[in-house]
Amino acid sequence: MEKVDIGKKVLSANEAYALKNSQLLAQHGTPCFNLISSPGSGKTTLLVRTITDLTGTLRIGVIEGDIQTDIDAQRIRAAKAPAVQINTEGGCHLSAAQVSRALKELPLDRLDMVLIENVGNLVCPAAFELGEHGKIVVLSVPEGDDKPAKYPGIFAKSRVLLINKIDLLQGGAQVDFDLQRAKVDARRLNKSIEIFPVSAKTGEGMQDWYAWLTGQIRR
Ligand SMILES: Nc1nc2c(ncn2[C@@H]2O[C@H](COP(=O)(O)OP(=O)(O)OP(=O)(O)O)[C@@H](O)[C@H]2O)c(=O)[nH]1
Ligand SMILES: [Mg+2]
Repeated sequence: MEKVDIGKKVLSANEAYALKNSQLLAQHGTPCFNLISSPGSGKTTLLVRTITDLTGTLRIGVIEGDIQTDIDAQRIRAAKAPAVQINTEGGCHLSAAQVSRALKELPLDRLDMVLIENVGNLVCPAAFELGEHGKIVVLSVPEGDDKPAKYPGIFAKSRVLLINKIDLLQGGAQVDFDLQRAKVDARRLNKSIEIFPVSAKTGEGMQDWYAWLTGQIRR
């Protein structure tokens, strides 16, 4: 009996949509980045602060991926940026087909950039291309400095590593996190990864991240 490789077929269909997405984004000259992290690392908080601080500099549209609710899309809209919410209803990652539908709802002609917040998970989203120009992995200090070593796939594939919640490293060391260890492990997996230690709460380190992000427009 002939064997059907279902895993390969699903990936191929996803890749076809990813190609369509990248072509649409290229037509509009709109770079797109895919934020991936564990739940609660601060993706939405980072997006809200970035959108607010770059008002008048960078017009950002957001695609929000969550299993349930439109809480994150509402937070983005409160920051006065357009947001489309996708609910995966249990799915552990966004698919390129879902992103394709969401891109049609964004005013691409009036945007400089699209940022996608993937479903909170360090594993599944790494395996599905969405047609983005790059992946951005967010690791927050309370998760521990061993995460690049333990979840290498996403760190190996990402253009940028945002190490968030660095405010928790100060004032009495509530959290043990060796910044150097996390950086060395990430760079061992990915020589060209850009690393920005930041606090979306206090704003520390955010200027370097903004410089990188706005630099993507001029390319
Ligand atoms: N101390 C501190 N807390 C932060 C920082 N950034 C985010 N938080 C807090 O972390 C919690 C989770 O933040 P979110 O932005 O919702 O995280 P998320 O990654 O979008 O979460 P999911 O969408 O559920 O995966 C909230 O209580 C934030 O206030 C930071 O830089 N420092
Ligand atoms: Mg979120």
